[in-house]
Amino acid sequence: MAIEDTRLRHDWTRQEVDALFALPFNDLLFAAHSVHRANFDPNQVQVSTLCSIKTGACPEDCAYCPQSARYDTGLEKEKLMAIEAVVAEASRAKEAGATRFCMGAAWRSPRAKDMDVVLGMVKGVKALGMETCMTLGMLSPQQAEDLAQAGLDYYNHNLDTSPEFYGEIITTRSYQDRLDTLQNVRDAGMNVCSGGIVGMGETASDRTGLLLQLATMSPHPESVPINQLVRVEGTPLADEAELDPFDFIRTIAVARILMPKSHVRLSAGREDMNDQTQSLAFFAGANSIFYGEKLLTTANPRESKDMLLFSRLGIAPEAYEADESAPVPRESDSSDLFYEAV
Ligand code: SAM
Ligand code: DTB
Ligand code: SF4
Repeated sequence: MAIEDTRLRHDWTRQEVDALFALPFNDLLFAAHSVHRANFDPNQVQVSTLCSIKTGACPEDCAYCPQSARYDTGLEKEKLMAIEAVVAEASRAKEAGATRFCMGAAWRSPRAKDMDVVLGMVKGVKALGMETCMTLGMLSPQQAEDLAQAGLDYYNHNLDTSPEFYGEIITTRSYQDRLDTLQNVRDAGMNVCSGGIVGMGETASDRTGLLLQLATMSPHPESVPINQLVRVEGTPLADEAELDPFDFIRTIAVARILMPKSHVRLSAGREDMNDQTQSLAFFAGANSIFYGEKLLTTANPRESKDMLLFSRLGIAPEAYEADESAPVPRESDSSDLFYEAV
């Protein structure tokens, strides 16, 4: 296999992915950056802001998650937000330079009475001229269809880890449940956002297993969030060992090579990374971030800190042009705003 080969492939083998992970760091980074440069402007990064529209009291048992009702993490649970409050948050995020608004709910899956509200949120945020993303747990084909009809651009549903390690992390829903939801999202015509978490005590072979699952999907997920575990007191993974930053970067680099046209997101965990590690992630092919001082319930770098990092690295936020039904921001709007405070 020529690593520089940037054709889209959906037939990656475990041997090939293991071989990429085993490359000397410099060789892997050079290859990943070459693939990145052949497919994207390497100095543009997509900027998404998260909003927790329903917080805590989740019935699921995901071992990493501060929102599971099974763990005492001291988190205050909150009911589903009102549509107007969510749209106001989105508007604030747009002002600060975000082009995509990602709404997350601590549900196993949405109930019928929740659907009307979330559909209203999609319409309200879209009307601001932003891209919309939601992560609400498992979806039926009908729920996926309804979200697509409302104009939802992306649905996030992570595979989280390899099929082999999955049972150590979650017991209340199966890997196949996750694949089924992703298929429902795809069938409804939405963009798929799916990735995973590293630093949960998985082996190198589990990282291969996760990326292999994602990279053998056809089409690839358009957006691939790579999260570093945020170790939250009270969760079963609170005392997990710190991940070697180079292993995190390797995971980004291999994802970039396997899925050359997808946006790879440097996701949770940036509070535990220094600027140098983040800049290596961008070099390795990450071209999206979560922007705003909160992820769902945990801390993320302050907006001004990210603006400064972008400016020090010569990175510009990726522009987004909304479709004709929504007001179109000028090409330069978001980057002007982004740099204003620097
Ligand atoms: N409840 C829905 C679900 O799980 O499908 C949506 C929200 S859930 C919080 C979305 C994703 O956030 C999870 O799949 C996981 O990948 C990520 N996540 C949650 N807690 C995390 C943590 N402590 N560190 C890193 N990623 C985390
Ligand atoms: C994703 O891959 N990471 C985001 C988003 N998709 C929904 C969530 C990260 C959550 C980190 C822990 C928290 O803040 O609760
Ligand atoms: Fe619930 Fe999602 Fe957290 Fe799992 S990751 S406990 S499903 S909020």
